[in-house]
This record gives sequence, structure tokens and C-alpha cells, in this order.
Amino acid sequence: MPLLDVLRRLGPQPTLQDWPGLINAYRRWLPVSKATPVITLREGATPLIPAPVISERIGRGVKVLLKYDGLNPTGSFKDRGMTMAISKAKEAGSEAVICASTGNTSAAAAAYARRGGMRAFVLIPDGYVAQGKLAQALLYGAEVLAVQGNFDRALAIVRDVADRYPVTLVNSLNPYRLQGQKTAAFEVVDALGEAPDWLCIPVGNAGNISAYWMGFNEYKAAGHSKVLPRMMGFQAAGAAPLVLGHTVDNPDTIATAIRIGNPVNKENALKARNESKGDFMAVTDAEIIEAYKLLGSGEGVFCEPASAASVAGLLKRREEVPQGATVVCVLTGNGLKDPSTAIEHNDSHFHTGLDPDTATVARVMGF
Ligand code: AN7
Repeated sequence: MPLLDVLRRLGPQPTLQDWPGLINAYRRWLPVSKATPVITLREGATPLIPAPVISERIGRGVKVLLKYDGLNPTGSFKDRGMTMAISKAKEAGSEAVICASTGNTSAAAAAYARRGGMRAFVLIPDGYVAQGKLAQALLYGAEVLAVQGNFDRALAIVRDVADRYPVTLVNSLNPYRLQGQKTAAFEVVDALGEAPDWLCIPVGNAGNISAYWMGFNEYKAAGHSKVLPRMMGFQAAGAAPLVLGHTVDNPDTIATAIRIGNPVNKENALKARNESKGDFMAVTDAEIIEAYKLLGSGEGVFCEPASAASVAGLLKRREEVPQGATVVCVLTGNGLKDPSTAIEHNDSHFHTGLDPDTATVARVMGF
């Protein structure tokens, strides 16, 4: 169990507070040296939460677990990649970083860059970033540039700017990003003692599925697991270039995090799918919202809509899950990122404007 080994090295009676962040925890698997300044918010070590209600829906003894990466410091898996990208940028003497983002990358880039004493420039598609993410980028002190175009357009601009000016690109084209993100696969294997049979994951720019595949392969090569999972990638139906086999010019989905029409990590993602005998599939916005609500009200786990695509996809493919299989669904971002979608899409009763007295409250409660 490397997680515990890491903690034991720090002292005889380690506590969870001793978790040093993923670079120090998984240092020997990462391209860092003594010269690398570690810029960390103690990201990683996120829980793998059993999902009994979803498991029951799949049936046949299938065990479903949720890798809840929404519990990272800025509320998404992007922190894993960003601690690496920003530490390496700092090591190289960079004073500013730039990214295009559907929201989560911008929040993570802003937090880590500022912590490292660097400027952060973030380009976002104007009007299509969930409120919590925009709030984070602003509060962390980024310079936010909202462009009247989609993510793909913003990324093209960012690549151009990073080519011409002294700023470091921290989108997942930056190889250190995927290096950091692969540690999520390590944690899954560390927690289960083996790789799962299926890994279900939302796919936007396709960096995370590529990073997980790298992580599972490295761990297996080192003897930490005997098997590799089938990589099941799920895209929103209105933004499903990998399912369709061509870019999507005007991607559209309620899951704004994965509103991406031209994934830069396409080749790596195809490799992950082919080598793992996995698959890509589209899930509709209705299916995403159904899974989102089930996660909240059934499991007590609040993720953002894009993250629920992993569970929506699993439910869609449930007949194919082998009996007794272990399935990990990656919940990439925290539900608090996007409060307006939660307020609009839920099955709860919200009684407003009540008279402030016991009789009224009791009556509404049904007593
Ligand atoms: C919650 O923040 O692309 O397939 O700019 O925020 O690795 O792109 C976010 C992507 C899934 C897709 N879930 O991951 C960005 C951005 C959430 C996300 C994805 C994103 P990739």
C-alpha cells in the first residue's frame, strides 16, 4: 500500500494530516528532482467511495466505486496536473502561465500559479463557464479573458500566444499535466489492491483518460497490479467528436466542462481505448442529469454534470458489465462548481415564502 508507505516514511505515527501532496507522495514516478520547487496544496489522496445504490442498479454482484476527485483543493482533478505543471514552470524560471479552459483548468491554474508567485492568464468561453469556477479564477487572482468563441477557439489562441510570448502553456498539451494526473490511477490501484475491471470516465479534451491509462500501465509494469481496466470514455452527445470520429464545430451540452469539439489528446485517448479493448460512447444531457441526480440523492455525492457522464455511461452499458466486476467511475469535479444546474435540476421539494410559525411548518411537513 504505497499511500501508507509514504506516510510511514514521515514518522512513526503518521496521520492523514501528513499527506504531503501527490508530487512528494509519488515522487519516484514523476519527472521531478531535488531542484524542482514543489508547489502544492496537498492535492490527491481523494476517496474511493462505494456506490451501493448504483451497484444495485447494475446488479449481478457488480461493485461500483466513485473516485471522488472533486475533493481536491480547487474541487477538481485538474489540481493533480497543475501541481506538476506549475512546479516545473517555476523550476524553469517562468513568471507567467496561460491556459484555455471550460472552467476547472482555469481555477487550478490560477490557484497554483499564484501560490508559486506567478501570473495566471486564463481564457474562457464567454458565458459558458459555471459560476463557481469563474468565482475561483477571479478570487485566486487570475487575469480572466473571456472570448466570444468556444473552448477549442480559445485553446488555439492560447497555443499561439504561448509560442510567441514568454508565458508557459499549462493546458494538457503540457506533458507535465498528464504526469501529475496519472497519480489518480495509482491511488485507485493502491486502494483496491488491483486495477478495476472497468474504468468509466468523462472525456472532453481527452487528457484525463490518457493519463489514467499511462498510470495503470506504469503500475502494472512495476508489479502493483496484474490486470488493466477496460477504459470506457463517455462524451456528451452534443460534444462527442471521439464517438463521431470527427471534430464538432459547435459543441453543445449542459455539461459545460466537456463542451469541447476538437480534443487535443485524441491520439492518446484512441490508444487507451484500443489497447484496453474499451469504448467511447455518447450520453445525452437527459442521461447526464439523471445520473447527476441519482448520485446526489441516492449516494449523497455531489458532482458536477460533466462528472456524472461517467455514471450515465455505466448505466447505459450496464448489461455488458461482467458478473461480479469492480467498476470505478471517475467523478472529476465537485458539484459546488455549478450551483445553478443543481438548483434547476433536482427532484426535491422547495417550499418558499412560508409564514414563520410552527403550524405552517408542521402542515407543510405533512403532520
Ligand atoms: C469536471 O477545465 O477541459 O478529457 O478546461 O472539468 O481531460 O479534458 C475540463 C475538463 C471532465 C474532461 N470533467 O477531462 C477545462 C477542461 C470535468 C472537467 C473533464 C473536464 P479531459
